[in-house]
Amino acid sequence: MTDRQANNAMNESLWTISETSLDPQGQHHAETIFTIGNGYLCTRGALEEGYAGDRRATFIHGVFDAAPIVVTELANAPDWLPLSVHAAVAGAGGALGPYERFSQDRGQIAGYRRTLDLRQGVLTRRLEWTAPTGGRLALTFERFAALDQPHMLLLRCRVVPDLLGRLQFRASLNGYAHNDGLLHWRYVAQGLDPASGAASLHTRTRHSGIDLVTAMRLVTAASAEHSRAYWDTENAPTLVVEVEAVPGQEVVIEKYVAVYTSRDAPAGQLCAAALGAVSAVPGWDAAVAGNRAAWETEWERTDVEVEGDDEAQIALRFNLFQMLIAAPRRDDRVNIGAKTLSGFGYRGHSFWDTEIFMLPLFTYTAPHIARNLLNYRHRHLAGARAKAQANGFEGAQFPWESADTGEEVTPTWVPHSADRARLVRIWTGDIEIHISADIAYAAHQYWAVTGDDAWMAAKGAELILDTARFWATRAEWNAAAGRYEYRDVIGPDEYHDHVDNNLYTNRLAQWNLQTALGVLDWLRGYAPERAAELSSQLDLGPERLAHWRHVIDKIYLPAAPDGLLEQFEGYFQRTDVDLASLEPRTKSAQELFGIEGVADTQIIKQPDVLMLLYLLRDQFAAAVVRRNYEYYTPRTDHTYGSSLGPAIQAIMACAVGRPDEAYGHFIRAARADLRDVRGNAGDGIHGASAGGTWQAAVFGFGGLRVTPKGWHTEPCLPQHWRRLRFRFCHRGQPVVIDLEHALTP
Ligand code: IFM
Repeated sequence: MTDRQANNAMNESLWTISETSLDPQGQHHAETIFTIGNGYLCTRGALEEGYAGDRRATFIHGVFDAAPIVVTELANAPDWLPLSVHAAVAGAGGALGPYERFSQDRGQIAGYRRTLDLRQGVLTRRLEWTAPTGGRLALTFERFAALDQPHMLLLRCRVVPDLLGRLQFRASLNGYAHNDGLLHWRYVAQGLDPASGAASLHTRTRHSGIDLVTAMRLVTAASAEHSRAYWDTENAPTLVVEVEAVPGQEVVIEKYVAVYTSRDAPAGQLCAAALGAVSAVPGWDAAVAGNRAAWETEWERTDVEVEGDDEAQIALRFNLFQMLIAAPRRDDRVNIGAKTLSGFGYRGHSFWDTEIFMLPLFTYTAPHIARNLLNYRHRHLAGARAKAQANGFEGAQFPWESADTGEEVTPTWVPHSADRARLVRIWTGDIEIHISADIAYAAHQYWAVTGDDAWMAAKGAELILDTARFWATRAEWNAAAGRYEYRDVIGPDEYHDHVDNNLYTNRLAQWNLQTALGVLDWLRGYAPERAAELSSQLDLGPERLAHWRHVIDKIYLPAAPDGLLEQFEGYFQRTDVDLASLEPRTKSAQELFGIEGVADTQIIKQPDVLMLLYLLRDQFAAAVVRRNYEYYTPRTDHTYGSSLGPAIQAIMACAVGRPDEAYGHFIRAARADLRDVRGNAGDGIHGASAGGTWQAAVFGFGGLRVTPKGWHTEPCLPQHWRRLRFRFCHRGQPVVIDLEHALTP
């Protein structure tokens, strides 16, 4: 091997995730890891032919349907994957024996390898299978969701038989896809299009009435084809192709699939659109080339290169890939769920995870995607206003969990994880109010980084002003103490609920109000008519603005005199537990102490004060950052608390000049799903952790800061990193940051 070949081979390995055996116990985790997608939909890495107990799923942005308890959920779309391979061996006289269905839980498997190529989003599985009755097949399955053609899904199966006889391929579209037993789809129609030979299936969600048509076409080398049939099985139309099997002679079958929903086009046009799309596929190689070119553009913008740490390099790319396949590129009516589009967890609902953890990646590298996500919030101002009004406030109070309508969709009661007969009250939808400021923060950050004044005038200002209206009316005046307060809330640390004056909430509310005043001033100069329009629509008269200033001045910000900030009023009175003394442990502090028990302690689930110091870094002195870092770090349940924590903790460790400590937190975030650190990756990718991993690399180790004066870096690389290279876009200008690190001997 030449040096160049060796280099290429090594570089390839920095772009792939592989497994060399199929672990039935870990199959849900593997399905999540091997999810493919294109920002329109994602498909979990279940096997084409199926496997007992699998959780096969395709989730399409915006395709929600009502569900008990959880209000609404992304409906698992009709399954486009099924492709089963059957082999029949010819006997001595040429008569065919019975067909044996290939399955990984029967016969013998050798040379198994499944690989996700992150560079172009292609999932490949190779293996040799010996049937229980003896025939042998070498199989390769490849699949991808075309990034350049969002409605197109492509699957190819190559088989080299070591037998004489016949191969049969059965390819279906399965309308019985369900969400843990709940079937969201009603059958509408199906059929075979004689002109193209493509089959289609039309279904409709039961409550939301979304129509979906999926179509498929099968392609084989005509010379090898023995016969072709269409099985009109209701709700599972199937195309069947039979091919002669000759030892050593490869057979290739391609399944082209298109998906359209009535969110894309009128219901009456979907069938023609899907059939047209599968007929127009120019061939496997051309489709691969188009997809590859689209991915090249994505990676050109977003890749982060690390030298000196292959694990970090691959993990960073994996997390970026997961963000990129979930990111809506052409639709601003949808958001990214906490578990992206890769699993059933959190039912596709979006949280502050988007604005604070995922959005910065897009704001800095793909502003068009960030804008789509922020537009989603703008479109749902009506829902946020209704929520504020229902609670007796003015302005926009965004829901803690949001789906297709912008209404609050946090379940009120859920079964207890250990004892499903018991119900647990979920309070986040009622009192985790900081999300309104988080959204305003993200809108402002987008503006600061992109300089997109037109968007700020058209949409961002309204988001910031109307959330400010909410904060001003939600603030309670405590006459005895002469201060405004936010009582009965939940801050980022959810181990403590029903607290008063959570510092993160109070300070971000104050920031939201201050920023709103600044934005209104700016708007009066930039677009006076729009300023007048919003002032009248939101009733921003002098009295209201004076009240905002009063709240800003008199909001209570709990703190101790020596720079130590109090997470919420009374936090320091809770029992101070030495978390380190509980090691080694395998459970979260909440599991060890119970829900009420942990709330009586100072143990926190995720950074809360440190989260605030991260977001408003420029407003706190270095000594304050250090003092609070030292206090809160040992009290945080880093390993078993929230997956949102480690990336932020890494950034703050860099802020206090501790890169190697930061690395421990960073790699915990980076591995969250790859190594199933919390044991729940089977429910889907931890989207906030994935987005946070990018932030930890760029804002933590890279030390990138954008201020009104421009951008600069304050790098803080881990000892063993030789180089960190990333790109972003500042006010329309592409920037490449290339940081080298002289290793200490
Ligand atoms: O938004 C988060 C929250 O901060 C912690 N619990 C899980 C939610 C969804 O990821």
